[in-house]
Amino acid sequence: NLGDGYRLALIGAPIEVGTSEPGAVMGPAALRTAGLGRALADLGHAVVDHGDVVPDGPAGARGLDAVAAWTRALSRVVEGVLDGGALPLTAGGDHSLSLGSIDGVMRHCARQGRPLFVLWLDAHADFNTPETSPSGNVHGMPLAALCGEAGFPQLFAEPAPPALAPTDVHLFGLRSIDAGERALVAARRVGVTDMRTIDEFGVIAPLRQILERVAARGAHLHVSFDIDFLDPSIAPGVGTTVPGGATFREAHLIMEMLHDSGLVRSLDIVELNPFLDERGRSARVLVELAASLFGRRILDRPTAPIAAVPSD
Ligand code: NNH
Ligand code: MN
Ligand code: MN
Ligand code: MN
Repeated sequence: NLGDGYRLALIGAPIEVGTSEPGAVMGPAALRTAGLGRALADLGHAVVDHGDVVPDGPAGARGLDAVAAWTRALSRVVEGVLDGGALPLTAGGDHSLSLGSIDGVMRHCARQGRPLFVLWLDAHADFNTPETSPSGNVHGMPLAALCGEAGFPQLFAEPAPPALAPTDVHLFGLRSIDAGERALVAARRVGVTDMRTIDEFGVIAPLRQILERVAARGAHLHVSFDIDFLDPSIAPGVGTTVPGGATFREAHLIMEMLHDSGLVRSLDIVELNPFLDERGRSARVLVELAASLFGRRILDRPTAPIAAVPSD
């Protein structure tokens, strides 16, 4: 257990080579400006800002080769932070950064013999391969690459850890999926709580089921938070807005439940595009939500237990 005051490592990953919309490179700076580090330190955590990651080699052009250079550098930093007993919070940057952060987590977990579970809060599935992707943008592909799908060049440093099991990934908030990745997500039995499920059951019941499973297995929980999980009306600063997203209250409750679970061991905050934002609103919402995930609360009581849990 990490105890009450965590050791938090803030890692900037100003990556936008995985998207066609410029501006995500400014994400880490905007999150710092909005007070991410301060908000977490005010909760009693020991926060160390590791600055921005520097890619291994040329990473200027868009595409998979540039992403590979970021992936290797970020993986080393994240693994080192975990090996040192701290909790890495990687601030992006587009979602291709999760190739690096999760690769680092996988290496750490493999050495510890600890299972890994990935909770993917996102409007999208990010399970395209270079073959199925309609856009060619790598930020729509990280989960497929991490799960060992064919068609990718070598992105990870050798020797690479065994691929992530698709059944140990859960997509939460899904409401936009391409035809090819829909088939792949179903064939690989990736866990999914889509927006319809959230409308029918709320966020509590599906999330509780996931957390119970993670706790029962003693798994490391990695949370990857794509800002487009949120409704664009509360978080407009993102390149790929999809209507019908999570409300502030839903997202806030999820963060409180994640905190109460005590299971989260690593976190990505991705896809913030400050160039498209309105007066820093989206960065501020993300800081609020991160603070709730790390223990800010209204009163000292957890959410009440509920009876009905849907089964799939
Ligand atoms: N599915 C689309 C693609 O692969 C969009 C991906 N964009 C995202 N993913 N923002 O989270 O191009
Ligand atoms: Mn994403
Ligand atoms: Mn290690
Ligand atoms: Mn998305």
